[in-house]
Amino acid sequence: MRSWDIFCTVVDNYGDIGVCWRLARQLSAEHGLRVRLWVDDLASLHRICPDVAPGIDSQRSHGVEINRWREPFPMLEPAEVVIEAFACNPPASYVAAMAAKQPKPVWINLEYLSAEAWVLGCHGLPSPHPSLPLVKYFFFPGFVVGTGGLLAEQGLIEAREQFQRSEEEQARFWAELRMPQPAIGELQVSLFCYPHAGIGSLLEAWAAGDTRVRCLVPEGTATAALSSVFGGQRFAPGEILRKDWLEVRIFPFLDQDRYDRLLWACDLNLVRGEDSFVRAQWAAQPMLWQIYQQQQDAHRPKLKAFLDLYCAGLAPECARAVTRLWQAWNRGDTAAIGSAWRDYWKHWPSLQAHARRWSESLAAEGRLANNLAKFCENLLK
Ligand code: TRH
Repeated sequence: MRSWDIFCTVVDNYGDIGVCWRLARQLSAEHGLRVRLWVDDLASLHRICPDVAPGIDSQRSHGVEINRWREPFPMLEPAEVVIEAFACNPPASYVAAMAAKQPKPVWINLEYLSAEAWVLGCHGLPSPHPSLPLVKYFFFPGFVVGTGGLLAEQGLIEAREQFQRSEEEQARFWAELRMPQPAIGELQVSLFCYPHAGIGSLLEAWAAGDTRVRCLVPEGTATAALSSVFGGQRFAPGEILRKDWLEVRIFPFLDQDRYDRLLWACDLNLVRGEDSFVRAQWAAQPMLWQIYQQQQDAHRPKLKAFLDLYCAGLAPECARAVTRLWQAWNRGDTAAIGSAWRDYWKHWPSLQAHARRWSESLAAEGRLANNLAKFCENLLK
């Protein structure tokens, strides 16, 4: 049984650990690998996987050995494959032990997801260490053949299909969340985003629209916007807020698997960062992505690259509506969001069909965990 170490630092939010945890679980469950996950913030992991106790330094869950990553790092034998997530720099003593090991471990830097064209040229490239006899390889997730692909568990599409076809499963899910069943003709929306000025404008547009909208918001998200539209300061799980055609319900943060089912159950998913963005694509429903903002607007070309790819199969006026809404949302453009939403809404049936086609086209390509396991196995031979 091959051994893998995955290193993860939590920069902020849940995306870094979200991706690493998903990958670790999959490598263990689907590839039979011995996986150790080293993470510097167990509290964040606990939020997306409540089985993990934030106060215990070493524990097992879902077949993965989970360790708190703290300095000084213990002296231990490095694994055969070492994954450094998002250039997080494994401890120096560990890297020195990697250099001393025979045969040398395969060392991978798992990069952030981007649809930009340059990714194709960089995926899989080696980078020799400046002073040690080690080589690090860059592994890029991506949407097209020639990249590392996207994380997706075996059986994910089948499970989603079954859920979306089954009224009973959906009814059970809403009951689990302690929410009434959706009313006929009511649009179910999940809203996970970073704080920005435009959220209130979208909520107002839904309130003043011509369709009932039930918007489900994880606790602690969009608090300022909820305050501006509904008054109040703190919004606890279970709380219900109403204005004209809009109902907002706050839900407690869910574990990753339940959050997937929420995305499958909703008609429209507003997502952010990296992992929820990918999961919304697997949900095969229309989505609105808020990208993680980077310094010097480095996120702008990333957003455009994805929009170009995603909209390529859409009729021009529909593509324009998607682009307009996504750009307005990402700018937090209070003046533009309402009308951009109304324009987007006119194309709803095409958007639904497109989301399904998009998800199918992604599913036809290779999955990240398989691609990564193969890539490393070839280097180990
Ligand atoms: O939390 P994020 O904003 O993470 C971000 C991005 O990954 C960004 O690229 C990175 O640089 C930054 O962190 C540091 O959004 P993301 O990526 O969608 O991660 C959220 C995780 O939380 C994802 O795994 C889904 C999970 N989640 C749940 O498990 N339950 C929930 O109820 C919700 C709302 C999310």
